[in-house]
Amino acid sequence: MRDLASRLPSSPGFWRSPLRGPRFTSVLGLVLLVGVPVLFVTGLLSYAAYNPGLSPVNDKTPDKGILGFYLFSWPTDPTWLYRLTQGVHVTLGLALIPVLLAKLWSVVPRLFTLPPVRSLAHALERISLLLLVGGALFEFVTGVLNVQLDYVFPGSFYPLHFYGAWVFFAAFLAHAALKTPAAVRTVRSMRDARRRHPDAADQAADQTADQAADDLVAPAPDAPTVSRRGALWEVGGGSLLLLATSAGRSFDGPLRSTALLAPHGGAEPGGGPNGFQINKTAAYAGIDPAETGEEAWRLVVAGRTGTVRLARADLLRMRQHGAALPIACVEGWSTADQAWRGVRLRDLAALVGFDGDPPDVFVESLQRAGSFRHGALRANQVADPRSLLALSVNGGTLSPDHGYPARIIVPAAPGVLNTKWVARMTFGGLA
Ligand SMILES: Nc1nc2c(c(=O)[nH]1)N[C@H]1C(S)=C(S)[C@@H](COP(=O)(O)O)O[C@H]1N2
Ligand SMILES: [Mo]
Repeated sequence: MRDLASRLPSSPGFWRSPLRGPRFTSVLGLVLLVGVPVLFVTGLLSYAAYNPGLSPVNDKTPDKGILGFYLFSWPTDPTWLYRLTQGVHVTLGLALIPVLLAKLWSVVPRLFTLPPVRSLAHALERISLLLLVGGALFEFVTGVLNVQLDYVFPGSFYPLHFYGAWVFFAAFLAHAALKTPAAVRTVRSMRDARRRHPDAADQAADQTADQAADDLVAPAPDAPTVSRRGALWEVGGGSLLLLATSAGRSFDGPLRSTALLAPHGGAEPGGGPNGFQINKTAAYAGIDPAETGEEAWRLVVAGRTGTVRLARADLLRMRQHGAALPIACVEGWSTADQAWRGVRLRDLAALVGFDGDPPDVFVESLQRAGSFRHGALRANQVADPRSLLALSVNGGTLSPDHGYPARIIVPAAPGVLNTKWVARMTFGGLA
């Protein structure tokens, strides 16, 4: 019987890696202590940047209740704001995967401890750990699937990732409050030990002495195949590799080709003035070239004083303005500034009776299906002189894949609000 028991994962003797122990776990834990709040904050910023409080069409989480307490008007400056916040969110999230996995590996024996529940307090602690581990895995998996596989969660990624983030972060805060002091003490004592005993053998003895009491330490460890430092370097190396192969997705030119992990399944943008990344092609969005021709296409602008219908030639006769702005997608990729040219959104608002302060606008495209076929922009975004209904880019006519005949471009906003193939704009029509 005893023999069998020691072969089950519920027995401490089952776990034999000499790496496990408070030192390994503490170092990884402290890295996550810094990294996870950055992911949480940049995630909440991304959520706010979608203008979910503005209109039901922007809001994928109508039941958010008080979780939307912090929502604010996303600014239009600096123009690279969303490039930065979302680039950090996605790239850091990917780079932390090895750290998260190593951390979970380091504490996995605790999953099997018997009896599973010793007291009410212990039960509560275990439930919070379930939310912590489940929440962490859920957030990382949904995030990776969304950026790598592109829309495996049509429409539903946002609520899943949003509510999951709150569950994960609440459990994370409780866990951090309980464990950080001990982790800091452990890491300090490692540093002190290195100072006292530069000799590796002494350090090992030291380690055995003060780890013996911890349940993570294997009572009968196998011979080490890698030192703790070596293992931490491997984890860090894995993170750096992920960083190096994904950070390029936030840049143009040769750097983008270093983003080996960024999905390349999309359309090849080709060269020329429109030679930058395409999210969804006109064909994918079901845009029929017949509906975008000079004869067929009209922009309908609605507002206080009624409705105006404009051909592309009418728009080209209006005062043209330029703006150098990037496209920054929620998936973490972004482009450098492109030179857009077209009509100011606030000039279009003026056509339908909003001369002074332009209001919010609801933008609809020719696209008939898909959750990004329409979007709402806030008054501060409409008022910005760099916010355009773009007709050309980098000196060339907008290509069909980049939104011909006309598309929205707004400084600092997430790509999803840069609606392509615009057909109708309703100013002040959001109430
Ligand atoms: N009509 C429409 N506009 C759209 C989309 C869409 O699916 N349909 N995708 C948006 C998203 S998510 C992004 S990131 C940008 C990408 O613009 P690009 O393809 O020109 O790079 O377009 C936005 N405009
Ligand atoms: Mo996007």
